Amino acid sequence: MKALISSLVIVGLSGLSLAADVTGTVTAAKAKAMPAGTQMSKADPNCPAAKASNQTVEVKGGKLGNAFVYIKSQPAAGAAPVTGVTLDQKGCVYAPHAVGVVVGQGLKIMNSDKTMHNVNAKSAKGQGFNAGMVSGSAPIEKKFTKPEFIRFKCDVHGWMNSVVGVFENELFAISDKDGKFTIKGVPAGEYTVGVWHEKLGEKEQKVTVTDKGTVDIAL
Ligand SMILES: [Cu+2]
Repeated sequence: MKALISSLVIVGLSGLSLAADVTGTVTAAKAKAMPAGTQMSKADPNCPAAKASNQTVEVKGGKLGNAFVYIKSQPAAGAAPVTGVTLDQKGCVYAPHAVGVVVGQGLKIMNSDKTMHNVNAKSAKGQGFNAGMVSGSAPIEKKFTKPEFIRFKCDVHGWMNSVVGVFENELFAISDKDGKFTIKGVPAGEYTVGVWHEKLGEKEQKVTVTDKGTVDIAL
């Protein structure tokens, strides 16, 4: 896929001598925000009377949100974080739209709505599942064993979709609505940084992380 992500700019490094925070902005100059969709309550009276916001391409002024930025040539994987990550279904949308977990880390999937959702997770590596969740269902906890990006959708509400990134370790971040991201605590060294977006594809860039200075990267 021809990625529209035009540049990844690492604007600053800071931190202790052995590790640094890698921060920057993901841009996609030619990407267009997707229009809002169906009025949700028309499809399901238990959903809000608002148009479903389309978070699949969240871009404003060329700044791209919901992109995963991660260190691809990673240091050895560490232990999975004890604290899990929550993915809620609330107001008939996934909240948040994009989440990341480490291999072995719990992903708690909730349904806070007064309606039924089903979580249909599509995996290229055999980690998919399809679970119906009626209102009041206990949370489902999932753990993944292989790194990949897994797309979630709800078959009841066609506008509901989400993407879950599974990573070797915690050296990843998700860009916010202004395209900004911070990967914390990257050990000094040379790496390949990957930027992955569900519609716009993936790009890579080499980065050298040192304990001081500024690195600019254009993809
Ligand atoms: Cu749903």
